[in-house]
Amino acid sequence: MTTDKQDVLAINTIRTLAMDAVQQAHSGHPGAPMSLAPVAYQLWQQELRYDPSHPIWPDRDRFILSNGHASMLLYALLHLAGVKRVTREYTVEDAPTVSLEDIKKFRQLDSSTPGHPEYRWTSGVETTTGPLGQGVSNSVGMAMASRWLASYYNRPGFEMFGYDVYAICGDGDLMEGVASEAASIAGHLQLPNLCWIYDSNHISIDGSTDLAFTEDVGRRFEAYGWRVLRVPDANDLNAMGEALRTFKTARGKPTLIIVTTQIAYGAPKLQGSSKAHGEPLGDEEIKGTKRFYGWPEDEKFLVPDGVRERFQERMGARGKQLRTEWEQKFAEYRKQFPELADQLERMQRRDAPQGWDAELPTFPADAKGLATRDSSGKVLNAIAKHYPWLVGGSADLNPSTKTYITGGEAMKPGEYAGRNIHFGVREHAMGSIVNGLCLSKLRGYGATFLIFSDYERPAIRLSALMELPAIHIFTHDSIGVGEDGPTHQPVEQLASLRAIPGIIVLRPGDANEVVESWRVIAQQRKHPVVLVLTRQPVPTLDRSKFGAASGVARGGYVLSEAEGGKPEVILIGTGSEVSLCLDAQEKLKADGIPARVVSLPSWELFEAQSQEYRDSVLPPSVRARVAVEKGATFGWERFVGHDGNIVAMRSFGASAPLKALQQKFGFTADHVAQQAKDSLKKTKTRP
Ligand SMILES: Cc1ncc(C[n+]2csc(CCOP(=O)(O)OP(=O)(O)O)c2C)c(N)n1
Ligand SMILES: [Mg+2]
Repeated sequence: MTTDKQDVLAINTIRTLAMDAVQQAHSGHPGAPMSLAPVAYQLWQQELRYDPSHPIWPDRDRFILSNGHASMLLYALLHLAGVKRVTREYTVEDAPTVSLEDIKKFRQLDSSTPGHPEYRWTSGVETTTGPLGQGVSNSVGMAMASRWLASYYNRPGFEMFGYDVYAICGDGDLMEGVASEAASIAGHLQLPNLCWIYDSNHISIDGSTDLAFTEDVGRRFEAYGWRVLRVPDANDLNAMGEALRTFKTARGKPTLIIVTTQIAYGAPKLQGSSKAHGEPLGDEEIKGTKRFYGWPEDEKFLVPDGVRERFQERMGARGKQLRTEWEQKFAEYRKQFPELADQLERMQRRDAPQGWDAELPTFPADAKGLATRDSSGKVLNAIAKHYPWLVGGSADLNPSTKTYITGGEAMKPGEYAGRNIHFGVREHAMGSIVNGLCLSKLRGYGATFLIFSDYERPAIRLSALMELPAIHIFTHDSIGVGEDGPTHQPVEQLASLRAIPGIIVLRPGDANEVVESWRVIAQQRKHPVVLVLTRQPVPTLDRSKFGAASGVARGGYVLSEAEGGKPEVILIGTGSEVSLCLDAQEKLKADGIPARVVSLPSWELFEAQSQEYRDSVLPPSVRARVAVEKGATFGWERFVGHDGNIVAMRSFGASAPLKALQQKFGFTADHVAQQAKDSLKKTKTRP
């Protein structure tokens, strides 16, 4: 493709829209969109297999703007390409996802142009970016998903999946550890369909990258096993086009295209300066830049005739044809492979496959019991048999997390049919890759010890922000890990995960609560779930004696009613502390105090119930309460009230056998019973 006038006009339209929008908003980053406009333009016009009139076509190429601060680049592209809006229930509407009005309302309330690209908020945004490093890491999950989908769904003559994944990123992305983790595993897996385009402008916010980032990025990526290509001038569309073609023809490994750019290209004073970052250029500088581009300097938000048409003629026409062909092929595919076609459609709507629960087990009562990580491993496997697109793994802890799908292959370099992913010791990238799988409509899961959830937390947060049904599995959930000591004993992690809006944290108390937890998980479409499991055995409760485990779906339920049905005190437990509460209930009974035991595996599910239901489980009239959890006390006040007591952790743990730790930190039936009596006394002495 030669640089003809129409191309230059379109590129300058992207640049000037970005400048004008940032100026009007009095905030935002104009510099990166200005320099990256030709790079993104060439990619979209020449290669991207994308139909703007159907932005959720399953086999579309994915485009990610990992340097989310350059959001105006993406919004300008979405606008000029005429990408349509999609409803939350996956209907494509005849309305633009980003109108010119939206661009004029950049960063304003309810516009489709928030400060950083938000998945679900603006159709055409394939993932939320802004926290640097996340977008590129998501792209690895998407590229894995593309290959997995191809190996599961494709049949001879029916290539239903084969999309490529492109991510533009900046210095900031490549400085972040998570991107290194993700690039490392992408290189290991030789992902042939992954292309990162690196905006190498030697600038970040503090100034020159000489201040803090001087390594040879190209050689680093070569060492990861990537192909590294260089485009010495971002404005050279031919060179960019050639690099993209090399990516598409050479394959065999992921590709990094290093593009040398100048931030705020064309701005007379600010070009190449970090001042073009995070603030508007100012009216004078904008005029000067427009003059440089040969643009009418007083025009604002100008889209010259022919620019939108240019996108329609190339990317639009190509995408529409590809998508239409795909749909025709899919109609034939449905005839030949009705079951697969049905699965593909269910998956796209984030519905579970039919019969996913056909082999869900029930566990018989057993005083010795088993660790919830073990029961979870069994349930995961029972579901996996009927849930083909449940795909995931652990960060090098399979024997501990029990998250390997037995009989299933692992994903390997060049072979992507496996459903088990060896993430390696890369928790953060694991979280971001799981998000990438979920963005591709797989049910992705990742697993590690609860203590290391901290290493994964930014990705967990984004799974909630994006409303992805990601499954975050954490075992070794408390001081119950014993001898490994304080470094491996989570304390504040439960509270901090519960603090993330939209996440469902589940800490089941026995094997049958684990089954019911997975029932909740399997049916999620928009909420990530954090599943918290023990390493040590917990008794499997006799459900003929106690409340049904199906109460898990309501977050909390009466597990064991007080003798006589009139509790004087309520014991609330989660996970391994549920059976401890039952023991304490017996002690209290012996002392003539009727106590109710409530199992509360999920605060979030419980709080979503009606006031009436919650009051039936925790009657406001019963003020004597004890909450028992081997985590931080933080937050339990809301359930125990002013007179209640909390048996929980107030310090880090210690290295010792579990029995000694239980004694030291008060997790004994005697101590819980004593705390109950103390609470009861408070209710009687305090009006
Ligand atoms: C994880 C994270 N840390 C910090 C920031 C704040 N931040 C936004 S842009 C930026 C500099 C990015 O530099 P670069 O990627 O080179 O972008 P350029 O200035 O070249 O556009 C920083 C530190 C962020 N968005 N995410
Ligand atoms: Mg930079």
